[in-house]
Amino acid sequence: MNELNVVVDSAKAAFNQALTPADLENAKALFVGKSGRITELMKGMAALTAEEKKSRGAAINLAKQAIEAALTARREALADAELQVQLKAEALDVTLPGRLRGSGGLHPVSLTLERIESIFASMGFDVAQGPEIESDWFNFTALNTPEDHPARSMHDTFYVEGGLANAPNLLRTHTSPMQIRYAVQHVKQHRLQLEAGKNTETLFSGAMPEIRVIAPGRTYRVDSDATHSPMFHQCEGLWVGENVSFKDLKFVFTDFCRTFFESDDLVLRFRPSFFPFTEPSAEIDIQFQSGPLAGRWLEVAGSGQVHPNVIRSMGLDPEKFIGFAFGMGPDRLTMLRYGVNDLRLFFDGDIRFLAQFQ
Ligand code: 2NM
Repeated sequence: MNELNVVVDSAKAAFNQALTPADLENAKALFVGKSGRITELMKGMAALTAEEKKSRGAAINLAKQAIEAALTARREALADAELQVQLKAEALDVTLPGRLRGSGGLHPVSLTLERIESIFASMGFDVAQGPEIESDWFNFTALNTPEDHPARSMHDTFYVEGGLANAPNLLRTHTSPMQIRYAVQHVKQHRLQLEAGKNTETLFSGAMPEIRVIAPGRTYRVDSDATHSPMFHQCEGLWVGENVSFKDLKFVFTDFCRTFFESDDLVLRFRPSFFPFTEPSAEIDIQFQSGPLAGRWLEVAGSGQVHPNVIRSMGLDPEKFIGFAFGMGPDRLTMLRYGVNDLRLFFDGDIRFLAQFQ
């Protein structure tokens, strides 16, 4: 093997040993750089004759071209290897399942509350929300509940710190305290308007505008089983005026039930009952005349004519004002509407259950 072939072979070997572009450039300098082997061979031609230079020069050039071709090939191989490493590192498995962001939604009881609110709003009722920690006065005294009523015992009601020494604050046991708050505010505002009317000689039309309000929200009692939860929902309604009667309550509640359950094929029954804050009082039962629940009487609300003492708590004269109130359980209404048989499902937070209502 001649000398030039040895140089070409050793160049190829050196290039193949280079594992990085930098190594390769260093190896290149040994062969085709300014003081590389090829340049030295060129310099070594000085002593040759013109004829010898011609053939020797051509041979060296061929060797140089072979080395440069090997260099280019190795450069491409290294660049390709680098690309493969990068592609492997950045590889995406497009067949993996996506990471889904589940869409949220309203709780079934919230859906019921929204439904109740919009139905009553369409009948001219305000929606009032207020504190869940209440004073003894708003929760019991204002609602004509006697001092020795069992609901006032530590056994039935969650008492909290704060309030009066002999009448501590509590977690409200119903939403009616909010109705007292609303009525007191309504009466106060009306009185201020009357005063303002006198001062500016703008005449107020006379009668106080009727109180028509519902109070939806969370309520609390010491009670826990398949049909009772220590936290549950209530929605109470109140309609007070100078000329409101039981027939208005019947009309409003019948219309509500038919709209809520999307059926005109149901009838109502008012069954005598007792509540401290109403007299007379009645349970409201409904009966579907068709469909899966047909034939059974279902209790859906309590109701009654607001007790004179409660009318007084609102700052109104019971000789002039009369009112009707009702209270229902949105949790139970939700169970009826969707056919849910265990109340606890609403509060377990199991997404498989909740997702069915979206
Ligand atoms: C019920 C049943 C009967 C009621 C009474 C009042 C108020 F504020 F006027 F006194 N609000 N809600 C009431 C009456 C609630 O729930 C079963």
